[in-house]
Amino acid sequence: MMAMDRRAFLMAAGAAAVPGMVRAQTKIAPTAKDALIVVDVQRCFTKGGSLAVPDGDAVVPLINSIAKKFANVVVTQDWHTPGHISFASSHPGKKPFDVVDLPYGKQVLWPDHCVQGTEGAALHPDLAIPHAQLVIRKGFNPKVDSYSAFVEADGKTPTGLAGYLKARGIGRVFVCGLATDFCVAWTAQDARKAGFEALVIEDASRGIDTQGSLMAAWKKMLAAGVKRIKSTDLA
Ligand code: VGL
Ligand code: ZN
Repeated sequence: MMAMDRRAFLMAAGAAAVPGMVRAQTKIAPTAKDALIVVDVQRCFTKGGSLAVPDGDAVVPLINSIAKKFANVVVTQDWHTPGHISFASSHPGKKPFDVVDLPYGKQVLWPDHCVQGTEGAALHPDLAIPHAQLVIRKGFNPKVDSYSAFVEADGKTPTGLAGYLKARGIGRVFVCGLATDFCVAWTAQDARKAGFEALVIEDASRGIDTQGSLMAAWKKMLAAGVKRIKSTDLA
């Protein structure tokens, strides 16, 4: 009884002494069971690229430094065929950012980007993660897009990433890169569906934000149990 009273008193006194004080949050220290997924940090999505994400280049140095904290890093590459179904140029009369109905659902149409083997599809030249263990390419099916690094936009064709991570004993993924509202968001949500804990590092990602897509993506991610963190939350 005495001990309880004493603790209650000390807590009340502490709160009074520093109004509005919140306890410092414990930082997250990545372990061998964690992986960092670096999404689509490619030339096409950065300055001068055909689908440049606003301020996309800013994530590169931050991701380089975050990656040093992770023993396990997976890098993704958007990797489309020429004439890919997600390109506006493949739909007569349509222009980039129009939305069309495809057999697997709604598809935003994009400028041609990340065509297999082209300069634009290359990783950003300043991305420096020599210890990255896997580069996973997606969106190579001519008729199906894949924002997610786990499952194509048909909602059923796996890329193999979940199996890879599970086989390596990984249970939690941290996702960052480009673009927050498309490939980062879909990857994080599919990570949850596949049974992983998923955290998106907000300041190490940038969004395209077309037709309210950034707000909508955060809503969906949070509803799916994805956590939203900042790079400073990492130990
Ligand atoms: C992406 C649009 C089209 C992305 C890829 O990486 O977020 N966005 N293809
Ligand atoms: Zn794409």
